[in-house]
Amino acid sequence: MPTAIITGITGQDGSYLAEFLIAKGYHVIGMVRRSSTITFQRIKHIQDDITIIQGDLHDQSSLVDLVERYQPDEVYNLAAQSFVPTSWNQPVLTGEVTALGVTRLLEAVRLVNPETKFYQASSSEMFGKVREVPQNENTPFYPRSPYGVAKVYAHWITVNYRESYDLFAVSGILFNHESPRRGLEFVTRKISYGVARIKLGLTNELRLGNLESRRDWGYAGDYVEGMWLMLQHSIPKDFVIGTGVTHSVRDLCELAFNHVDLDYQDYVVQDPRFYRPAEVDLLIADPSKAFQELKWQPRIGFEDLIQMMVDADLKRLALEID
Ligand code: NDP
Ligand code: GDR
Repeated sequence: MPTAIITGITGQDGSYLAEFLIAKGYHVIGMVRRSSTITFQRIKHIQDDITIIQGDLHDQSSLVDLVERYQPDEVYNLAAQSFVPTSWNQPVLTGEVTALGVTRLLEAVRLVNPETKFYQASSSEMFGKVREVPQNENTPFYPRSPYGVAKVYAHWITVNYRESYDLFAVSGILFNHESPRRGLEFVTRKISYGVARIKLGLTNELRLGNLESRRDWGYAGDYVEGMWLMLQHSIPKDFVIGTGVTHSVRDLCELAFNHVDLDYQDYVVQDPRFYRPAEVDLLIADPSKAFQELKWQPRIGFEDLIQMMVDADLKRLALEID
């Protein structure tokens, strides 16, 4: 039975990856940080099938202990301060966790067992003010937020440990991926939840920022398979994972409101509070390398994804009201 450690298991991707690896027969170890309230909402249905261990990307010895104790075959580093706007308010914390935290975990792997395969959750935010369209593995980076800058550091330290120490360390450059488990502050979930609340008569407006920015949105359940495939490849390489299709936030609003027979223009209010100091205007992946070499393909398209999220929020809220 192979063993995998997932940092960030309580997050959106961690929960889907854990389900995926359990189904593949892995012993899954989930690292969680200590908190005064339980954060296991997304993994409570699989809690009996995984081993939960406390640790923190701030704390080197907790990471060394973890790798020493479980001698994993694979480590998936999904933990991060992952919300872009927060990275302007907490730039130092974002650098500590999202950037330096990766070095701490790589050091733990290098010192304890350099045979361990390592996956780093890199991001399309590294492309930022894009240098070419669409973006592939060779597109130069131009990050536009402290989060993006931290992810660029994390990306290069992963590449550097691969080249310096011959580690099987890879970086998956994933474009935005969403699901009904997405955090409420991210725009897809903010919209699906907002639409559901409006439809159920709980509110009558949805305040958003920039409606013109464009993203390549896919389904998180599909993307975790890409992470695993990268670690099964014969050669450690970095891959872009995305759909190759882009939509604006406005398109997203239109689709989500239409799904419940409403017109977004009657409810969406643009609020400067949600504008960013520097925006990423356009992201669109060129995932052809992953298609060819990993045989990876997204299964759920944009329309189905957004409808799935709106339906899930309607169901969840209807149960709460009952
Ligand atoms: P989430 O924000 O849903 O989850 C982040 C996870 O990191 C949570 O489990 C959180 O724990 C944990 N975490 C935060 N700080 C620490 C810390 N100091 N020590 C240990 N754990 C910590 O993110 P996603 O699941 O959406 O994303 C997973 C990874 O992929 C992140 O690195 C993100 O930056 C990256 N990424 C995500 C994309 C996306 O579209 N979703 C696209 C590209 C990259 P807690 O529950 O306690 O807060
Ligand atoms: P992003 O996702 O910054 O791309 O990072 P987010 O959903 O937060 O923003 C996407 C775009 O929507 C615009 N927007 C709003 N965003 C939010 N959150 N709230 C609003 O009210 C709003 N109105 C408009 C934003 O300006 C932006 O252009 C996500 C995270 O998961 C990162 O961790 C990950 O690395 C990248 O995706 C790829």
